[in-house]
Amino acid sequence: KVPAVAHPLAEESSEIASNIAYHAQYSPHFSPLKFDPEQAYYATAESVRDFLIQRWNETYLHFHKVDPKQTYYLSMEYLQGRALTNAIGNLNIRDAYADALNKLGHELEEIVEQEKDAALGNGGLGRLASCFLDSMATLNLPAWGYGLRYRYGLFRQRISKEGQEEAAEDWLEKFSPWEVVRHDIVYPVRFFGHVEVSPTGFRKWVGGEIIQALAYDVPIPGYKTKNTINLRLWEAKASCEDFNLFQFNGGQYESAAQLHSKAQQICAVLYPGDATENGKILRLKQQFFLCSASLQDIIVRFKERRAEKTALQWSEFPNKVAVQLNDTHPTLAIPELMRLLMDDEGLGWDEAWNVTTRTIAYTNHTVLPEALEKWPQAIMTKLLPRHMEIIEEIDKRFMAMIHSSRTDMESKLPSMRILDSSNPEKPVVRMANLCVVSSHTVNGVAQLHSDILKSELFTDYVSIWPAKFQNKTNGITPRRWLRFCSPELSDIITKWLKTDRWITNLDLLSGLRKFADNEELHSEWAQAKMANKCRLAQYVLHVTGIAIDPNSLFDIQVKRIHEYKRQLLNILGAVYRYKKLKEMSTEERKKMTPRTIMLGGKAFATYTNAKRIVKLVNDVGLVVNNDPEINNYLKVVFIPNYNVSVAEMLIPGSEISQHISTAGMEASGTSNMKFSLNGCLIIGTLDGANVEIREEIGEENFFLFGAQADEVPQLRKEREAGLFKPDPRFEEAKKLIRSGAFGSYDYNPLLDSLEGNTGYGRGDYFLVGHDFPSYIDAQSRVDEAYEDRRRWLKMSILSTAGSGKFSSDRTISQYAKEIWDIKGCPVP
Ligand code: 26R
Repeated sequence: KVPAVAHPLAEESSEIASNIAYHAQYSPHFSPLKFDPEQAYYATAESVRDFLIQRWNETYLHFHKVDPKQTYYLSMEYLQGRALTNAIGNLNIRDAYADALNKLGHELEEIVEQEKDAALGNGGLGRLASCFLDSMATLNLPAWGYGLRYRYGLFRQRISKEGQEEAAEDWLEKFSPWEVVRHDIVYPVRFFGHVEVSPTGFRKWVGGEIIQALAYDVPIPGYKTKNTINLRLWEAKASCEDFNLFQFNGGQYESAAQLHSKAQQICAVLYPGDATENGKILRLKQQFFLCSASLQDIIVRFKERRAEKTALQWSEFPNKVAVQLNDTHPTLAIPELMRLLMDDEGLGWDEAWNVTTRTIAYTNHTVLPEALEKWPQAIMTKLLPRHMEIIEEIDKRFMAMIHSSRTDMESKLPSMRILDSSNPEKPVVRMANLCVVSSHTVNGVAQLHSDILKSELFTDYVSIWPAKFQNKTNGITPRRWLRFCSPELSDIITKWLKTDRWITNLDLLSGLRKFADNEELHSEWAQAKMANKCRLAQYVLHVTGIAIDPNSLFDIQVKRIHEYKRQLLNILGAVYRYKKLKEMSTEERKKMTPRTIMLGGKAFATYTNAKRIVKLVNDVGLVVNNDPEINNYLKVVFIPNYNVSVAEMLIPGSEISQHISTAGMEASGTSNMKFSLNGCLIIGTLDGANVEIREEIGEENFFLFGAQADEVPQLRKEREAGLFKPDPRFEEAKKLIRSGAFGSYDYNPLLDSLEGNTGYGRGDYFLVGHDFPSYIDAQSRVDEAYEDRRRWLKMSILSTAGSGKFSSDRTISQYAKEIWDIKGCPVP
């Protein structure tokens, strides 16, 4: 029987139930007779979406009416994860939906598990963008996100005997209920072609191929506010005129639809391989596609809002628009804005430059040399001839400025210039330099990182524009990363603080400090942790078949696999622990703290050493977990396909987490913040945001080891000069692996990268050997601390209590005030 259609803003669970049933009946995606968990999920999501769209419209109309200055966040990555729990949590309708689903014979917990992660990102930078959107909405800020709608998200990782295998992640297989296609919002984006000069000297980019950018909107609800902002994702399409019916009827099917296939390539995957020239062109196309479509859209909105008020004044643009570049990937927004202003709107260079530089700001997220983008000028000229002209002009004017007013900096010009022709065979454009020269503000993502930017990467610019450089320490949204992923712990916090206001004012967590020794809190805290550990153990059993003991110490390292993040240090430590356990008597072993070491993360498909590390973790696990003498004291588990929803399971169940990058290499890290917010202690180096976390939660609650950032260059030199004397424990661990104890795979090339004296790799560039002994010592301190239950619980509570600073609400408020100059605009 078909129930009546309930009002979409119903608050009664029975009305919601009938609304869900309505969607199940009339949504054209499934047979109306089926109401399995999967169909129930889609029907529930569509019902929730009704709420979101309503609020989205109200928010948009309100912004339009008030016409405040608005921020546009440009990012090639968003790691949104699942949306259902977050949406009903933010809208405060969770209980009503749980009841409604019960009435329909389903459990909410099971239904939310049906959702596929939206994984349009690769790691920290993408997840940061998603946390930022949540905070912007919650703080009622007039702000939007722009990104690309990749057909396949980042690959799905499978683990086989060979190690990691990649498969396409078909997140849109059965459509996403959270996106709304906007057929009325389409912009042309040009590639290739040439520059035409009119008799009056006007330059115009013409010819080439034109691909259409079509908008898909994803509503982003704020927490307990009406404000619902927008994440606009562009999809690439060819227009119908580009379909050659004549050719098609002549049997030339491929060439008839050539542009259609080119359009599909643009939004196929994130970070397509760029080893070939074709790969490079495709990546640059993606970047330009995002920038051009977004800026056209921003300009249309600016004009619309002006049209209703005053005459169009371009000098007003930066008073209405702030554009934030999430790393250098959307750098082309700079020449594209210049082009649109000059060639389409008729502004002169100076006027356009003034508008552009007052509009754009740039965030740097890495100091790794291989991640600093440099595009060959030849490719730029071919794909974006007019933009290359503009970049050359920016470079020329920058040089002229130095020559005329900063002669003291002339010797620094070669490294400061945007164009780098030091290799005459392959001149390149340095994207970071273009960003620094053209932005009003440049920021790093943790204090240490921002200091390194000023003292190393961008020193010379600092002496020209000292006020341009800022720090904005990253943050995470406490909604997803505590309130929704660990309701048990959240309820305890709310009970002891006697308020749930900490959810939007995370500094209030410091109020837990005074209960850090309270035994009642200890027992509640321990109970919640245990519940989360049991849930995690179930999950591990389900995905790996490995049974882990919830009474063992849960030790987790999850992040992208990279040599600088030093998963190899972790696994060498595990190997060393295994060896020591083997050497002990049964009696001695019984005194040891049982540990379950879990690692997870994806390796970039072409990153050989990273893939070897994944394989090594799995191989060590196979031996250790099946060793009957040892497996009650140590297990090593690789968690496959790490992503946002897996993180939401792992983090609440963790007790110690590893953030052990070589000092100076991790710009910030954000998972460290998630773990510590959830009462998980950190073993870590003085790197990125670890420094600030340790400051906030107290050094006695942080297991510190390793070289400091300012010692690293000297240590590398000593290592190169052959002055490094390895600790015998480090040698032991490597030797055991080389002996074949963990299978017949040849790990010599991987281990050789840790030797200073071989030609292989970079001679332990990441200083695993140097930090190994202090790492092992820190791990012993962890074991010792864990044995003292009360001490451990106190540390855990203090860790949560000290995490207030790491709310992305704090980060975003600082961006709003100190970079964007925007204010809240709450929907009444
Ligand atoms: C285009 C290619 C060269 C490329 C390089 C690097 C693409 C993507 C990246 C990812 C980088 C920029 C990244 O994710 N950085 C991470 O940003 C987080 C958010 O600021 C930091 O917490 C984290 O330390 C940093 O590694």
